[in-house]
Amino acid sequence: MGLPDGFLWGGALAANQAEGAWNEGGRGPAVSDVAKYRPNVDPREYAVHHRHTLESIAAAMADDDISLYPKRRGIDFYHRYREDLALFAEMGFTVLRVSIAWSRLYPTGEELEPNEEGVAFYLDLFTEMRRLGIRPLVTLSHYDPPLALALKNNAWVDRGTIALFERFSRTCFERFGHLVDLWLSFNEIDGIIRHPFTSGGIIDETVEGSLEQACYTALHHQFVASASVTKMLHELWPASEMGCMLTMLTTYPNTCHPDDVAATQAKERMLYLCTDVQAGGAYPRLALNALEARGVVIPFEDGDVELLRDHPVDYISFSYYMTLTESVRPDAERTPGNTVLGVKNPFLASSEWGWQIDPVGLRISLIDLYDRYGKPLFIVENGLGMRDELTDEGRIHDPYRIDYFRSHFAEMIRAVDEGVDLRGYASWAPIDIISASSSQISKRYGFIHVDQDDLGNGTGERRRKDSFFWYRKVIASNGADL
Ligand code: BGP
Repeated sequence: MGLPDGFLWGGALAANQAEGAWNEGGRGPAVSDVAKYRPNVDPREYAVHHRHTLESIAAAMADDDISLYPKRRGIDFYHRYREDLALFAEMGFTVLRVSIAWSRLYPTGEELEPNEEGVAFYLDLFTEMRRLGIRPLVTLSHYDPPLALALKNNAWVDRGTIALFERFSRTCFERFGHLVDLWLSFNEIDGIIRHPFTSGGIIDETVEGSLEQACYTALHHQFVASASVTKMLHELWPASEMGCMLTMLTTYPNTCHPDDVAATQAKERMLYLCTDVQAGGAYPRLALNALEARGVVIPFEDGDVELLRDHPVDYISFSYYMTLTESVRPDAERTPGNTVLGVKNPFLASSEWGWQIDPVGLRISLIDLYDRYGKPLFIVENGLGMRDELTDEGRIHDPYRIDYFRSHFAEMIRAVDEGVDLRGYASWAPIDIISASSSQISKRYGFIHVDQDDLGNGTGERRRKDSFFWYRKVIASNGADL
């Protein structure tokens, strides 16, 4: 059977990892601007690597050695987006996921009116996308809350941030809603538990008594904000759609020992918590019990339950990179995972960064999600970070990346053939980009190579890799020719 007509093919970017121009065009500092490149950080330490104190932030903001802060530079998408969009169009993209940097529109998050230079940038970006036949899918929050909000009150821990986010979102809907009809509220909203600062702007980990309480307080405020802007979008643009986004981390029990199976069940319950709230409209009772057992209380206020219930998302999106394996046994060998730790699966190969490559896991994830929610799905991130080599002729031969996508597309199509309603696919990332967890560009994802190293040296020249031409053929055949 294969993929339906109208299936959307493309790629995904994030403002904080692509735009650069961190202090241009009226943009204010975001939490991503203090992400320092530290060579040879053990992937298992990335989560710690992303924690900051007031002192470390002050030091980073006083440090003008931009080579150490790759996300301030990105891949200069802010200035080169027309060239990049033309390359995406050459591959035949019908969708491109990008994010809007909150602090480019509201530099501190608290201004009453938006920064018009920021509005103009995104207006031109979306207009150019539409001109090229590329449908924007826009993330409102992708790992870059304004730094000022983090410094002021730990950003999302403070309930007042909801109203500020509503103001920012209303500006986005009013100014871009005629060009953008696919929206996403929070990138990997579950990620706040793994990296509180990057996702939630949380600096003082004791602010709510415990870090876990701070994370779930902030997460609840994000849930409320997401439901509120979903309601707002539907009032302003009834035909537009709001999605939620999950880090899909399908987890296998390390053995058939019942304790391993029970541990995996508990882990998956917390994995689905965010989508249960945003797509199902309520916190599951067992998840609340599990949190209360750990002393975590969700700070409901009047109206929250009804808002979540009455304004679920229209579709569910997710990132998919790997599957995990869970064991209750301490001796289980832990894989050098990225920001998530798991037990090494002996049946799966891993990337240099410890991400276990599992195409069948994508089919399992698609079927699990569709079985659970019955809502349209969208893969908004999937890809393989690898070190690519440039040949003397300036070519990049990346058969490993083609193999990765070919095997994942085959399983994706099998899930659709079983009946999953999948609306589209966006690779992460269609062009080499700054890694969120490691701040490296040498962990290359793109079909397009960028001449830039981890310290920012290089011409920034874009080159088509072998996989560029392969992906173009896949899109032209709507997945029939892999
Ligand atoms: C996801 C993020 C993306 C991107 C991706 C790849 O969690 O939503 O922004 O960063 O991971 O991971 P990394 O960049 O750490 O290699």
